[in-house]
Amino acid sequence: MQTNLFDSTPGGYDSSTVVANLLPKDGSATYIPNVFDSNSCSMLSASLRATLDWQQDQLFMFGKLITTKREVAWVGDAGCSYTYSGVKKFPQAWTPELLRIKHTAEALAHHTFNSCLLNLYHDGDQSMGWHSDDEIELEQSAPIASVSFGGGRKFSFKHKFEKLGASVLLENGSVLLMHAPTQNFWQHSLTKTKRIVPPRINLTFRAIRQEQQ
Ligand SMILES: O=C(O)CCC(=O)C(=O)O
Ligand SMILES: [Mn+2]
Repeated sequence: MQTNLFDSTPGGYDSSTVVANLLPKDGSATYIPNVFDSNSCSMLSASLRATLDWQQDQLFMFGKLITTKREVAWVGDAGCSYTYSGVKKFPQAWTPELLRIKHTAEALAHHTFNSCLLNLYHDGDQSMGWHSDDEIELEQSAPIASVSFGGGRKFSFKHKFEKLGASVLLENGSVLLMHAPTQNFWQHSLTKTKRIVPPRINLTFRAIRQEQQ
């Protein structure tokens, strides 16, 4: 389904190519290509790689602590700590570029965000397995806005209780919005590919409930 959803949003994208809902039921995921033009994507990627403190991701799998080749950075307002795959992360401060991207994501999502998880995939062998963004700290009713810079990669959904699936190619400069209750009913993953793909940065803007100061 393609529709003209956004009349007053930032960016020079063609609203006729927006996919209003990739999912057949139990949530909604809206795909918006070309929100950022290719010059902005290159400039923002370079700046994010240079200015953030990137760490190899660590997660528990089959009872063992695994260090991935994929790198991550967790950014947010003070008090926005976040436990992800059993590891507690404390936020880095927002940079001017990240705030600019956040404001664009907020205008599209009609919601404010106080944190962002960034993933840096160096090649097509680096991926992310099936999961939902349903951590306890997240505001249940808030959307998640996923911004992609770099090589296009296949992003898949599978329903938790029924044999249903969907997928989308997340292209350079695109935004994917996942609205409640998507995370309750669907898992998503970023598939490996044998194709040679350029590095990619993905940013998921999130609204988390802040710790009491
Ligand atoms: O890289 C992507 O597109 C997916 C990232 C993701 O699902 C996450 O950070 O939770
Ligand atoms: Mn996710």
